[in-house]
Amino acid sequence: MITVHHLNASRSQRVLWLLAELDIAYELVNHQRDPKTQLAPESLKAIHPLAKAPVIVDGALTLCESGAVVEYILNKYAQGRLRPAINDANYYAYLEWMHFAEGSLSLPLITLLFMGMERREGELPMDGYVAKEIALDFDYIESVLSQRAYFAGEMFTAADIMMTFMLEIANKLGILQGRPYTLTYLKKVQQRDAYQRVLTLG
Ligand SMILES: N[C@@H](CCC(=O)N[C@@H](CS)C(=O)NCC(=O)O)C(=O)O
Repeated sequence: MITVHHLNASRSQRVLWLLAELDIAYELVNHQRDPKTQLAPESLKAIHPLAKAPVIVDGALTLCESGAVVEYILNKYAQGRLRPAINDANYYAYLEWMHFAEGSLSLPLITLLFMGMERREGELPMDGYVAKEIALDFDYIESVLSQRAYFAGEMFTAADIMMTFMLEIANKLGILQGRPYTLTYLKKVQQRDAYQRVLTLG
């Protein structure tokens, strides 16, 4: 059975959501962020040297990086669910969004989040870069979601799980205001049964 090392308010929500969508039983180990630094506790470092969530343990395998964990679970347990087949026309849209979430989007978005926590008087050298990337990425997201129901087409996939964590941060930062398709999409995926079931886990 998979053990999920879950950190509160973290990307491990992706893994819990995926497992709930697939109806796969797992063992949950909770780790709590330090209330002052928000960093992961030593208990997570004991599981993986990077001490970042998510981490899963499945038999002899210990794996981190949410995208890799999602792909592992799909390969091993999903039997074709939650992603297009490799010869499907939507497969590469799926792959693009799977990688976009942590590859392109995460850097400006998390930088903006951290800059908000550290905000001091005056402009920071990163302001211009971040504002440009945020506008570019979220205009692209809005245009794609104006044309399809989900990131990889008309079917909900694991790419939606990867992207939703980032859209939730963006929404808290006010970035989705004036982007109606993205806001409607976010509300729609948050209403899914599996999402609602894992909400309570924090
Ligand atoms: N790219 C990694 C990022 C992992 C990551 O930064 N996790 C954060 C939580 S969302 C974390 O563990 N932060 C606590 C810390 O760095 O101490 C992934 O997608 O898994």
